[in-house]
Order: sequence, then C-alpha cells, then structure tokens
Amino acid sequence: MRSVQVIDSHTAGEPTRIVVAGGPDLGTGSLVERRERLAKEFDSFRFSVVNEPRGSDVLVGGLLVKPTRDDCVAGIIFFNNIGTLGMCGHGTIGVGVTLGHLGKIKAGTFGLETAVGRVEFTYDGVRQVSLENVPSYRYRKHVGVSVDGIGTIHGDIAWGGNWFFLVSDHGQQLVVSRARELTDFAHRIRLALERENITGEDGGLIDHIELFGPPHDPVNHSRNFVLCPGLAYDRSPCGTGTSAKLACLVADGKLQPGDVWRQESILGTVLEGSVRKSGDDIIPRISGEAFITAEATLLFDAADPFCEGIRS
Ligand code: PYC
Repeated sequence: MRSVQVIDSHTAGEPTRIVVAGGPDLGTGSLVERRERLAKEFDSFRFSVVNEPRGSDVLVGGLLVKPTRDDCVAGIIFFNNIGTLGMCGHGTIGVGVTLGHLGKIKAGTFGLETAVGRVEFTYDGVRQVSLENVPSYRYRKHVGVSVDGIGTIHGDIAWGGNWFFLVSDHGQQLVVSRARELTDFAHRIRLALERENITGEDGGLIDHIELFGPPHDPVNHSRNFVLCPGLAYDRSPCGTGTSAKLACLVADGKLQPGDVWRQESILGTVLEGSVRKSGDDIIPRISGEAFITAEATLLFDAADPFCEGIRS
C-alpha cells in the first residue's frame, strides 16, 4: 500500500497539510517547472492528499521539495482543493513550524523557495513565524464590476503572491454565521470579474476575493472575509491577502513602513502585518502562530474506490 507522510497544522484557524515524505519526484527544475509538473502529471496526488476522504475543501497542502537556491532551507509547492497556488502566507507559517517540529530548523531566519519567488521567514523556535513575502503592489484602484443580482461593486486589484480583488463598499455584515451568504456574494463577484475579463497585470486570474469591514475587537484595524479559489473561505486573515491589503494601504498613504496593521479574520483570529521598502518595492511582513494538529501517514489502497479522492 502506498503511503505519504504529512504534518498537519493550523494558522489562525486555517489548516495546512505539509507532505514531508512519499510525494512524487518532480525532478530538479525550477520551482515554476516543478509546480507545472505537479499540476500536469501528478494532479491526482494533489487531489487525493487534500480532498475527501482524507481532507476537505478548506485544507491547503504543501509539498516540500529540494530548493534550487543555496540561500533557502527548502522549496515548497502549495496546492488546494482545485489546483496549485503561487504562494500561501498562512501555509508558510505552517511550513516554518512544521520544519521546527521535525527538528530540521531551530530558532532563526531562513529562506524558502516558492513558485513565485524566494520568501524569508523568522521562526521563534516554538510556534511564532514572521514571513517576508514577495514584493506586493496594487495594480488598479476602484475598479467597477457589474455583479449578477447585486449591481456594481468597486474594488482594488492587488498582488500579494496571488491576485486579489479587495472590496470595502459591499454592505455585508462580516460574521461567520453568514459564511454561506458571504461565500455566495464573493463568488458572484469572482464570476463577474471573469465574465468582464478583469484580470491581474499579467492577465493572471483574480481567484481570491476579499471583503473588508470594521474589526470586532478594537485592538485590530480591520476584519476580512476571504474567498479562496476552490470556494472555501479562509479561516485566517490570509497571509497573501493581508499582503495585498498592506500594498493598497501604502498606495493610499494610509500605512507607512514600520506601522503595524492587525488584520482580523472572519473567526476573529489575527495576523499582524507591516511593510518595508526596498527601492520601489513594498515588502510585506506577516506574523502569526501555527499549531501542529497531526503527524500522520496517509494510506492509498488501490482496492479503495476512493483511493484517489472523491470527485463530485
Ligand atoms: O494565507 O496566503 C494565505 C492563503 C492563501 C489561500 C489560503 N490562505
């Protein structure tokens, strides 16, 4: 029976499953090439690791691979219920704590190679990780889109390692008991963006929708609801989504390098963000904690009708 070793964790409520052994051999190409190979040749592996019956729509997976760069402790290819992901902030916090749990790192600062570039993280030796994300920026401000059953909605398009549409004038109450309504609302926006061919700068699909509102806890600056590409909502404030938000705040002159921004999730959990400038680049720093929830061996029995996961 085939087996795959994983370490599960959650960051601010959002789960991560890191494959530490038993994954496919993707060769020695760049992380972009290996991500493509995972998508093209090993999609059933991705599917069966994160989806039912071993996982759920919410789970974000990561395959640890050898880095190509000497200044990185590991390479990681993130994936979710429907495909691969460029970068994942809460997942990177999970990777740091997982590597610590495995005894592969002690407290310190490390490079991590992702499909969208090198990121750096600092691990406290227990469960706290601060990551310096890829340069993040706002591409377009106040873009109008005509949404079925809702009307015109405006939002900013920003890059934080994934493409986001950030909306504040939505009139929705951001409470977790409304997760279904919020999912439907955000999904309609996503469909409208696709229909109107509104994309990221490189023509990239805007596959994350973020709704912002006032925080419930006054020590925080804002609350969000983030719809992920596979229609699960992020239980955390979303590391790449918070990076996109920081880039918009800087572009609007509302955040200066070094200022702290506390982003609250739909569950009330928090990631802390700040930025530094490197030339013209805005480099977000995102901090949070991850808790290990399982060390497990996934088993793949060829006789199991759902060995490769349940496809609906
Ligand atoms: O934390 O960047 C993130 C993320 C992306 C998708 C789910 N979480």
